[in-house]
Parts: sequence; C-alpha cells; structure tokens
Amino acid sequence: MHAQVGIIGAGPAGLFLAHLLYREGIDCVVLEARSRAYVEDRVRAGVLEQGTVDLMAELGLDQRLRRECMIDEAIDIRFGGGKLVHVHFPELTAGKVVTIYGQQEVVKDLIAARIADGARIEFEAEVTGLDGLDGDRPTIRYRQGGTEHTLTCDIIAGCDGFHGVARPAIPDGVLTTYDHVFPFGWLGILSESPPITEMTYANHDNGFALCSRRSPKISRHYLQVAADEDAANWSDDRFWNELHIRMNDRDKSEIIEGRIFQKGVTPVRAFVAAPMRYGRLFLAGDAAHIVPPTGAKGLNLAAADVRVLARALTEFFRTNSMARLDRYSDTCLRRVWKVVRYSWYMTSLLHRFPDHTPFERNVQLAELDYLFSSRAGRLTIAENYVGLPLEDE
Ligand code: FAS
Ligand code: PHB
Repeated sequence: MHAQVGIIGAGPAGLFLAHLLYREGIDCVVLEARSRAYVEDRVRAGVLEQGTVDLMAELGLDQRLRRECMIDEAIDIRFGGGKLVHVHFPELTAGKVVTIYGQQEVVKDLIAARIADGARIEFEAEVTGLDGLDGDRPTIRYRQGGTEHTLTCDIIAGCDGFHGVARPAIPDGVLTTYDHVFPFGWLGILSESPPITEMTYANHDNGFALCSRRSPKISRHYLQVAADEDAANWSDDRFWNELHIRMNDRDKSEIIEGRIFQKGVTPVRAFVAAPMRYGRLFLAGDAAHIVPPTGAKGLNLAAADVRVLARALTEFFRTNSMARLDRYSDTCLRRVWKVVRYSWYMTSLLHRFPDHTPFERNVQLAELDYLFSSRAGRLTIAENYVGLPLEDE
C-alpha cells in the first residue's frame, strides 16, 4: 500500500492533520493501534482555544460542537482561605473566550467525518517499525488482524502520542529532550452533577483542586495527589469531601455531588523533544511534547502543530519545495516553549510542593496576592488561557 502521507495515530493531532490534508487533495492514511470505540471513549482534555474551534469550523466539522459546547468567559482562582482571583477573558482580551467540548467529542466528530469522506483510516493497526526515514521513500510496518503490513509513503507524520513508536524511531544522538516531572499527579473524575458557576482552581494547604465541566449536567473535577497515587485509594466520598475542603466549600453548599462514572490519575509532566523532525518523519502533538494539564493546552498545541505541518506539506506536494518543511520544527517549538512556560507557571502557582520551604510557600502566596490586585497580572493569565495568536508560519 502507498500513501503520500502516512499518519500514525488517530488522536487530535493525527485526525486534524488527516482532514487538513484531505481538504488539499493530499492522499493520506491514518493508522491507529486501538479500536475506534477505545479512542472515542478516552477521557482527556476539555478546554478548546478559539484557534482550535476555528479549525473545526474551517473543516466544516463544528455543527455538534456549536450545539453542545459551553462557553467559558472566566476562571476563578481561590486561595488563602477565602480570597478569589477572577480572570474575566472578554474584559482583558477584547472579547475572547474559551470553549468547553470534551476531547473525546472532538475525536468522535473527526473520525465520523473521515469515514463519511470514505478516506482511509485503519483501526487496530499497530505500527511496529519505521524504515528509510532518511530517504525519500520511508515505510511504515504495522500489524493488523494478525498480519504484518507495509505502507510506503513520501512523508510520515508521527502523531502517536507520548508512548508511540515514532519518536523512538529517530536515531540516538539526533534528539535533545527536556523532561520535567512534577512531584504530584492529578486525580480526575467525571460525575453526573451540574458544574459550579465558574471554571475554578484552588491553591489550598491540602493541595490543588480544579472544578471544571463538560456540560450543564456533567462535571470534571481534579485533585492533586501523590505522583504514584492509585485511584482505587479514593472512594467517591473521600474525593467529594476533599474537594469541598480545598474549594473552601466546607458547608457543602456550592459543589453538588453526583454519580462518579470515570476516575483516573494523570501524571503532571513537561516534556519537549527537539527537533520535531528527522528526514521524512515529522512529529506532532504529544509525540513531540507534553505540557502539564494545568494550562489546558495539550490538545490545542497538537492542533497548532498540525496546522503548520499541513501548510508545509501542501507546499511540498504542490511545488516540491521543502522550505516550509525545513522550518516546521523551529516554527512549532517557538509556540511549544511559550505554552510549556505558561503551563509550568500555572502548575507552579497552584500546587502544593512537598519540598517547598516556608520562603517558597510565601512567595507562591504572594504571587497569588499580586494577581488578586494586578490587572496586568490577570491579563497575562487571560491572554495565555484563551490562546496566543498563531504566528504566520
Ligand atoms: P494522543 O495521545 O491523543 O493520540 C495518539 C494516538 O496514537 C492514540 O490514539 C494512540 O492509540 C495512537 N498510537 C500510539 N502508538 C501507536 C502505534 N504504535 N501505532 C498506531 N497508533 C498508535 N490536555 C489538556 O489540554 N487538558 C487536559 O485536561 C488533559 N488531560 C489529559 C489526561 C490524560 C490521562 C492524558 C494522557 C492526557 C491529557 N491531556 C490533556 C493531554 C491530551 O489531551 C493530549 O495533549 C492530546 O491527546 C494530544 O493529542 P495527540 O498528540 O493526538 O496524542
Ligand atoms: C478539563 O476540563 O479537563 C480541564 C480544564 C482546565 C484545565 C485543565 C483541564 O486547566
């Protein structure tokens, strides 16, 4: 089998790229290790920047999103036993907002459209190896239905996430990796309960908490836990009681509890691999970088990467010029590092660090107090939260 572009992974990066290339008449195949049901049920991100919503609209895939999404105009940050920083996006960013629409819903919409287009997407097709990356005819080896297959390509897009095979296929000595593992994790739940008014973060002596949402009837809440925490150690009651405490809702008058139907621990980590390219292999999304979930940026950064990659691939297939492809990694990494910085800042601001000295704890609380009293400080958070402008690559 041959394709102009072989895309490894049917997550947001791979699926957005497939649609962008299809729109330009570029032949691509998506190879996904898991089943369709598995990838569509995977609960992850929930906050979409305007740029990501615009991408769904450009692709003509935003109908359900428009019907079912929620619009968030602000976040609240609670700290110091009763203080609250309110960051109002439209006031600070000339009208910008963020959109709440679960990553699994984005994936469902993108997969359904890909299949409706009759475009090639192979599920339960696990890529086992990449060859000839430094030539002009790289190949992808994959296993599907108990049979080994080979796909020859002009270009390979490694959109296979942090644990994929693309990044490891790059020879030793080529990549520089930057890794920062935070000393805690996030215990996340989905519950059948209405969310509180605002997307609300808390820096409490017991630890970080976040009250988010997926719809007017579904809440997404998180608690900071130990990095190696087992979700089984947290009964529903234990989770709710701790959330009330950390959100300064001890009388339980604000946060409404409900049936918890998903519970899991996510590591909090920042990781960058540079360059995001080797020969005919281009990395995008989590295959190249991980940002701490605090900034709600992972999915949005993946979408930004593939916008740049699709534009470069379109130039390549139309003119045979590799100029944009040669700039791909540098262009993406400029945005990646700014998003890593912002996500690191929000993580450092909002979590309790086990090894913090009293001095460091007071500096952290002073930062929150500064935001409480500084419009400029709140503007910094707002302009990053809604999404930095896409550079003209
Ligand atoms: P993905 O990991 O989504 O997709 C990669 C795909 O490649 C997967 O479907 C995988 O099955 C497939 N694959 C892997 N190896 C393969 C192989 N050998 N062959 C074929 N296919 C292969 N981000 C936020 O912004 N907010 C959040 O709250 C948030 N929560 C998260 C919670 C969890 C548990 C995790 C793991 C991540 C979370 N993220 C969050 C980040 C997440 O949203 C990612 O940034 C986003 O999924 C990135 O998309 P992709 O780069 O497409 O990678
Ligand atoms: C989420 O709803 O998953 C979410 C919201 C805000 C964040 C992180 C995650 O900062």
